[in-house]
Amino acid sequence: GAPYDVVVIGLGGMGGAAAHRLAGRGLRVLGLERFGPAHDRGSSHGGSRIIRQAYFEDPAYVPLVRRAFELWEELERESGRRLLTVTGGLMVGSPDSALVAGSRRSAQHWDLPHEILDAREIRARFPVLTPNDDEVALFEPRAGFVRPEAAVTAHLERAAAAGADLRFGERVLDWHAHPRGEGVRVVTGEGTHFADRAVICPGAWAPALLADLDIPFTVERQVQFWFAPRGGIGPYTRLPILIWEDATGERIYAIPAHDDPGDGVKAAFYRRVDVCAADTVDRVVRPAEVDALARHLAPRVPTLPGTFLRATTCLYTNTPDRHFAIGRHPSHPQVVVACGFSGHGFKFVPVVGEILADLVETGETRHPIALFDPRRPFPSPA
Ligand code: PYC
Repeated sequence: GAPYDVVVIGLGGMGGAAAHRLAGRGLRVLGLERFGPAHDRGSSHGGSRIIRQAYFEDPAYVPLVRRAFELWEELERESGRRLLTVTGGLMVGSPDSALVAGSRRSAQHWDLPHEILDAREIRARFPVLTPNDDEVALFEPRAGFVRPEAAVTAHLERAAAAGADLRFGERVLDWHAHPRGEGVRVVTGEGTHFADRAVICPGAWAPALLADLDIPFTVERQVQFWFAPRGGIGPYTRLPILIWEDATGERIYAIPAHDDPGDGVKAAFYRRVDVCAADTVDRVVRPAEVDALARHLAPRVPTLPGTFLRATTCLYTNTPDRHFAIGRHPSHPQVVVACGFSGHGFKFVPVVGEILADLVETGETRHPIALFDPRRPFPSPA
């Protein structure tokens, strides 16, 4: 037999969580990652990532977020690292915006605690926000942020402690599944590895490593920014995470300053169309990009774009419908894939790890993943 039960390709957020779960269940795991542990070249970095429960995209995500909260708390206990901070979440926009109406739909469907605030109530409770009179907000207490680098590190440490063989700086060039389901061969810059099964979590390298899925992925360059607000950071340390959709459908988000006030407040567009490729993405952030975000923030959160501190680039790997692709590979029963997280995956990292471990072990999972079927019909890229 092969020396490993399972090879995990890609040890970012999703692959790290899968390696942890699989090794914890006693499987012999090989993990392969082209960069170092908890690197900033993919989609699992930037100090903070939003977690929220009244999921505007689709109520089907809610049970998964609930499980993710449990597993983040469990990982905090096991690792002794601070991973999750609950701040509450504010979804601002017109009552019929996709953001507010969708969040409300999920909250009602799952009976989640929430409040609807009118513009006057928003200004009274969060004086740094200046919504238009016709804007409202859904506030939910069970939202906040996760620290991605600490989270990835915790999963990798736990995986290694459970016996996983994790290799960094080793780039996967190609993989081959045996036609009768008997094993997988993975070719890397260092050599060839064999395992009975594979979990492929390629992030923005999905167009190359999972071309045979025939999903028309688009990889996007996104920028995360940090600002020191004018008038001091005080009010921003008590702010919930927020997402704000304007009348054109453009969204921004902000994440309060919790750990070191000197880090400033994180803010960004969610999302900007800037198609790129993972290996050639332009990592330089230009002043015009800072200005574009500052101009969008100024009428809504006037003191936030005080002093620009820094920015970092990040990659989204979108499916056409912006829902994830998680499941058995359609042509290879011994291969499980997790990709196309479309800019909203990180909060789900530990539950995706659990799902992937279930699929590897038994071919099934109790978690609801029908929405993520890699074989669903996809329209052409938006
Ligand atoms: O999933 O909440 C989210 C998010 C905000 C910005 C990017 N993703």
